[in-house]
Amino acid sequence: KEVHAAEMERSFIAIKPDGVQRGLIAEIISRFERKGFKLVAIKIVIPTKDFAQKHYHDLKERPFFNGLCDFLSSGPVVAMVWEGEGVIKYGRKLIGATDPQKSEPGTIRGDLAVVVGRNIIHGSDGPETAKDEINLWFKPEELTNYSSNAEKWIY
Ligand code: RTP
Repeated sequence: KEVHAAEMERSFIAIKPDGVQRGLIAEIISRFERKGFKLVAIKIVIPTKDFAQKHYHDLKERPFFNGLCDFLSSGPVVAMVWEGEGVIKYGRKLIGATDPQKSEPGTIRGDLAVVVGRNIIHGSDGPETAKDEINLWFKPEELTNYSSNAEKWIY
């Protein structure tokens, strides 16, 4: 089956400062890569607090909003765009429940995190937020379009 990159679903995935500091970058990337998703953009950045507030604008009424934005801007974040069929929903499955105490073993948060305020990774929760988050974190020219030989064996 021929799959054209232009019609492929994309999700914004970020390794938060705790995941970076704990040396879990390769571990997390590896899980998405082995699944068969394709990495189309990646960079490491220390977001400003203002930028963190933009990223989490949906949560601005929540009591933990300020602490959450302080945390996201406290160190380097690995920002990524992953591509593949169903990557938004299945990416959330790989990540696990928001609270690591409720995440199943086998998920990233279930295997690698303990508390909700230090849950090591973010993933877009729907097509609209994916689009908004990709546009917030990346310029169009930072997103690559390429085909890999593996694709014909994945699809
Ligand atoms: P994310 O956006 O980071 O993937 O997380 P999520 O959708 O699973 O969870 P969401 O409800 O959007 O919350 C965003 C992040 O806020 C932090 N949080 N802290 N009670 C708390 O202290 C609390 N609740 C949520 C978590 O870091 C969560 O990932």
